[in-house]
Amino acid sequence: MRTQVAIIGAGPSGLLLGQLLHKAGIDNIVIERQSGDYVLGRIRAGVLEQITMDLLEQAGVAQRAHAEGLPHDGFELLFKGERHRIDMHKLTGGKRVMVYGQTEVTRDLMAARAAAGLTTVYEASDVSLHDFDGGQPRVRYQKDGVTHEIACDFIAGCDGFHGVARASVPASAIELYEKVYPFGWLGVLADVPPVSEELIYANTPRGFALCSMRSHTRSRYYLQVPSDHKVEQWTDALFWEELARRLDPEARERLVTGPSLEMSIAPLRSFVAEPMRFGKLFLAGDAAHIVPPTGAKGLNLAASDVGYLSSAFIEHYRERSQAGIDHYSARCLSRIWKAERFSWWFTSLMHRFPETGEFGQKIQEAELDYLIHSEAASTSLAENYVGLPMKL
Ligand code: FAS
Ligand code: PHB
Repeated sequence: MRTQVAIIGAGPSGLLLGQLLHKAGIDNIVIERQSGDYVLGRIRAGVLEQITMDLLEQAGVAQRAHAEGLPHDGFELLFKGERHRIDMHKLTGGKRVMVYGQTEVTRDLMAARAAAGLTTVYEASDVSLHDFDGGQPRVRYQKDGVTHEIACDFIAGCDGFHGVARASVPASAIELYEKVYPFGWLGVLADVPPVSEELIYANTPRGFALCSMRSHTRSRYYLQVPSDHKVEQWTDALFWEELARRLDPEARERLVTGPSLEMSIAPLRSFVAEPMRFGKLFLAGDAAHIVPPTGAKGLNLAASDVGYLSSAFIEHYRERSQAGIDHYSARCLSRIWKAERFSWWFTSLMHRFPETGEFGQKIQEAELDYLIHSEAASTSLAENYVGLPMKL
């Protein structure tokens, strides 16, 4: 088989890249190790920046997000038992975010790919990358016991943190930067009405909590838990009990509980691989970087990587120009590191760090108090949350 761009991974990065390239007439094949249902079963991000919405528009897959997504102008910070609203729309001169689950984004991209009759190889095993630093890049994989090989011009490694693409790069050619946090997020998805119209980020002496949603009837909640906790230790009842303890009285009153549709624990880490290009191999999304989900940046960074990469490939094929390809890594990393900083800062501000004790809690509360009373500080929070500009 031959294609112009071989894409490893059918998560949001791989599928969005495939769709943008298809729209530009560039042939591509997506190779995914799991089944489509498995990919859809992973419950992850919930907040889309305007830049991500613009890229979904460009890909021709934003209709449902506009119809079913929830535009949000602000969110609340809960600390010392009180909630304080951050008015993003006012502080950023009219910007907002869209609450629309990553699962739905993936579903929309999968449907568009199938409708266009594009090749996606699901349940591919033993995927391997060859000669990406030479002239004849190739991808090999097993499917139904048969070995297949795809010759291509470029390989896009959109295969997430545990993928094969980054692992195929010689250790001498890549720098890794990592910080692992001493806690994780225990997440619950439930068909119960959200406790509030907007998201609530809570800093409490018992730990962080986040009240989010997927619709007016489906809620997504998170609790900070120690990194050695296993999901088996938690029942629905224990989850709701602990969440209620971390809410203010009014939210506690309004909290509607119910059976969880999904319960999982996500570890928290900050991670960046530099550079993101190795000859004809390009990393995008979680394959190249991870952020703690506090700032809702993971999926949005993946989208902006794909925006840069798709325009680089389009420029290469249309104008025979190498400029976008040669600048890909630097352009992505400039935006990635700012989002890494913001996600680390917001995580450090909102979570309980046992080692900093009561003093640490008081310092966090003082910073939050300053933040809600300083227009400069809350504007900085708001402009990072809605997403910094994407410089092409
Ligand atoms: P993904 O990991 O989504 O997709 C990679 C794909 O590659 C997967 O389908 C995988 O099966 C496939 N793959 C892996 N190895 C392969 C191989 N060898 N061959 C072929 N295919 C292979 N972000 C937020 O903004 N908010 C959140 O609340 C949030 N919660 C998260 C919770 C968890 C548990 C995780 C892991 C991430 C979370 N994220 C969150 C971040 C998440 O949304 C990612 O940023 C997003 O999935 C990135 O998309 P991709 O880069 O496509 O990577
Ligand atoms: C979510 O709804 O899953 C979500 C929202 C905001 C975050 C993280 C996760 O910061």
